Amino acid sequence: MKIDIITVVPELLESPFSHSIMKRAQDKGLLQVKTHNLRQWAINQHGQVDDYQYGGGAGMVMLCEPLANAIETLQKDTVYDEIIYVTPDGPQFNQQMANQLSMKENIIIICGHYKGIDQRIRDHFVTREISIGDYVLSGGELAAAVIVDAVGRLLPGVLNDETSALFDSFQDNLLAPPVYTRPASFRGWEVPTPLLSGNPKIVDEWRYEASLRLTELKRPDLMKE
Ligand code: 6GU
Repeated sequence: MKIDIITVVPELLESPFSHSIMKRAQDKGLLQVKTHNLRQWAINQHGQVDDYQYGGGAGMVMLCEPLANAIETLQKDTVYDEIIYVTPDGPQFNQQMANQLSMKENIIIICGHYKGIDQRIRDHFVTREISIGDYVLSGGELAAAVIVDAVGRLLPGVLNDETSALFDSFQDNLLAPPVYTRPASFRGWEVPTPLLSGNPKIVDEWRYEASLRLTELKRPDLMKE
């Protein structure tokens, strides 16, 4: 999978994919993340990519021309399955969307800044809008990083048995059960005995029951779906 990210602050996206699982995914050639500095397509020598909004009011709006040129330049080499704009007014990102996106071949993510991007880019280029939650970030880069991480770890071959996504929270609308490691007794705090039974059926039953109890307690909204 290839993900092209259009941003005015590519520096913000240097580190998130250079470590741990995202690094390994890229080293294995399963994931390719490329950032593109929007200023390459600025409309003048000053590197201008935004302007005042029509109708007045505080805050700059990202210009059509640099964004359209950036997208069309990328489209010369690649057919994109999705052009995503990350924005707090989009549908909220969840595991189901991550699953869907992990099946795409090529996507663009546009990171907005200031008041956002000119509506005409959203109307004519963007195929999907995503928010990562009901709060406002200063720019879309951290949201893009969240999406790339959540999607990248789902690509076939990225996770191994030890890190498998199969039993993640949310994969079946249930929270994952609590986990324990050695020692079985720490300061008198005991690991639940079913987990020590050595019997896979007893372990699975305990985990499923624990998932149900936990979800009912902490995220009852998930169980209605
Ligand atoms: Cl995608 N962008 C920004 N700027 N703020 C956000 C967001 C995105 N999602 C939640 N808050």
